[in-house]
Amino acid sequence: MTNKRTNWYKNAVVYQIYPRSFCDGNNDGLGDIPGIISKLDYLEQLGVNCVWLSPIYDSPQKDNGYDIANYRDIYPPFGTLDDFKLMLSGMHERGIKLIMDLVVNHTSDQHPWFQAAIKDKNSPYRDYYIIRKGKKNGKKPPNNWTGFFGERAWSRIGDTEDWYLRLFTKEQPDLNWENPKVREEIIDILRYWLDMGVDGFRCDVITLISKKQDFKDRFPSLVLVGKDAYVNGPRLHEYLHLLYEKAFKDYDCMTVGESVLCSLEDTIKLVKPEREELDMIFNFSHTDVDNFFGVKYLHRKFSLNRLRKRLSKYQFGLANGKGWNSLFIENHDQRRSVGRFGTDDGDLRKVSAKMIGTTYFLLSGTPFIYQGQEIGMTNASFDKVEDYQDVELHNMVAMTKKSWFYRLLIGKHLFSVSRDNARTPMQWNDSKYAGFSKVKPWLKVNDNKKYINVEEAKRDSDSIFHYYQKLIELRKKYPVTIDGEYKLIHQNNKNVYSYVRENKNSKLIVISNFKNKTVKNPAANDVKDFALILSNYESNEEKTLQPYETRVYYMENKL
Ligand code: TEU
Repeated sequence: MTNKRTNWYKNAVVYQIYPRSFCDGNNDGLGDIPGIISKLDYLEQLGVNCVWLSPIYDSPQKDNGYDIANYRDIYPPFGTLDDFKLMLSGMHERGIKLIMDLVVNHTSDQHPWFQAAIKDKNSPYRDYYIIRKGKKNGKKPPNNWTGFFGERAWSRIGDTEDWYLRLFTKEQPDLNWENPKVREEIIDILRYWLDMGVDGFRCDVITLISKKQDFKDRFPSLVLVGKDAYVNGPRLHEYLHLLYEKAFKDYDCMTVGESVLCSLEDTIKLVKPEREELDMIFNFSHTDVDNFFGVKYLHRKFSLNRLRKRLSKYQFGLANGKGWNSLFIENHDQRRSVGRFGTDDGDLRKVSAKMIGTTYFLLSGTPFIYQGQEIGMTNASFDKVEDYQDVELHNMVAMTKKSWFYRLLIGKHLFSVSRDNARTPMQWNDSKYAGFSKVKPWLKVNDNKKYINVEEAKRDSDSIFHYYQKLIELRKKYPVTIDGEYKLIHQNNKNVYSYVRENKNSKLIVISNFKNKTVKNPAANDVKDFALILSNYESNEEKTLQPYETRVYYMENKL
C-alpha cells in the first residue's frame, strides 16, 4: 500500500484533554466522554483543530488510566464505545481531529494477558512480560534497577522465585517487546482505532519499550538506576519503524512520542522523516529548566538564558528537514505554567500567561495547549496530603517517611511539583464545583474558580482565552508561523527573549519580557517598518517593555 500521510500535523494546534478533570456529564464526580461532547463547541470556539485525549480505555485507574486492562473498550465511568464514536464524529464535524493516548510500554496488572501470565508458568502469555528469577533463591529482585515513581523496578509474583519488571507502579507490568506476538498485538490495536477513524497517537513513554537484555545490576544513582538499559534501548528504532510500516503509513495520521531523557541526537533518530518512525516527540529539556538532572524535586532557580538555550537547541537542531518540534509548556504531569518560568500567578497572572503563551506558541513546531492553560489556571496548592490523589506523590511521601536522606533532599518540594497541580477540575464557571460537576469531584476544585473560569474569560474581552484565540488565528493567517526559519536576536539578554521567524515572503518577530518590571527593549531597532500584530498590553512604548510584556511584529518582504 502507498503512504497515505499528508503531514497535516504541521498545521495542527492540539488541545490536550485529561478526561477525569475536563467535564462531568453524568454528575458522578468524574469527567467523562458525554462531558467532552458537551464542550465540543467550546473547543471549536477556541479554534483548535486537534485533540489529544489522555487514556479513556478500560482500566483499574491505579495511574489514572495509564494502566490499561482492555485496549479495545472504554472505562465504563467514562462512557461507552458508542459515546466514543459520537464524540469522534462530533469532533470531525467541527474540523477537529483526535489523537489517542497509546500506553504500550506496560499494561495494567488486571489485563487478561498479565493475569494469564502469572497464573500459569507455561502460559504463552508469560513471555508477554519481562519475568526473571530473583536473586537469593528468588527472595531479592533480579537486579538493582529502580523505576519512575521512586521504587525498585521489580515486583515479586506471589511467593514464587519470579519477579516482573515494572518501571512505574506495581500495577503496571512492562510488556516484553522482544516477543513478536506482543508487537503483533500492538499493531492490531493501532489498526483497530485507526480503522474506527482516529487520527493518530500520543505514544506514552515510547522510548522505554526496548530493554537491554542482560538485566545486570547497574551503577547505583539517586534516580532511575538502570536507565542506560531501558531508556532508548537497542531495538527502539526497529520497533518504531515496524509500527510505522504496519500501521501508521497506511493512514493519514500523526504520531507524537513521549520521550524520557532524550538528547538532540536521540531526538533526530526518532523524528527524521526518512527514518519513518514518529512525526515528533515531547522533549522535556525546557520543562527541566528549573531542576537539576531532570529530577523535578531538585529545585533550581529559573534562568531565562537556560530556557532560551534549551528551546533553541531543538529549534536549530531539527531545522532544515531534520525533524519537527512539539511545542508545550504544560501537560497532566507538569505543574501549571503561570507561576513557573519566571512568571507570576498573582497580580500579573494575565499578562504572564499571555507572555509565556506567545513565547512558546510561535516557535517552529506544533503547539499543544493543556486544558485550563487557555484560561490561566493555577496550581492546586492543597494544604493536606490526603487531598492529593496522585500515586506518584503518595509513593514519594512514603519514601520521605522511610529515609531521612530523601526527606532532606526532596521533602520540601513534594507538593509544589505534584502532578495533581495540573489535574484539578476544569473551571467552567464560579459555582460550587466550578461547573465541572454538580457533585463533589474526585479531586478538589481550586478556590480561585471564583475569578478564573471559562464563563468569566468569555465575558472579558481582554482575557487569556481571547488572547489564545488570537494566537491560534495567527498560525492560520501567517504561513511564516509554520514554515519560517527560527533565528535568535539579542541572545544574551537576561530579561528579554526575542526571536525571528522568517520565510522568503515575510518575517515575524516575537519579543517577550520575562521580568516583573519594566526593562529596556533590546529589539526596538529591529522592528522599524514592522506592524505590531499582537501584544498583551494596550499601549506600548518603543524603547521599553512593561512587566511580562510580549509583542509580535510582522512584515512582508518588499518585492
Ligand atoms: O509519563 C512518563 C513520565 O516520564 C512521568 O512518569 C514523569 O516521570 C513524571 O510524571 C514526572 O513527574 C507518562 C504519563 O504521562 C504519566 O501520566 C504516566 O504516569 C506514566 O507515563 C506511566 O504511564
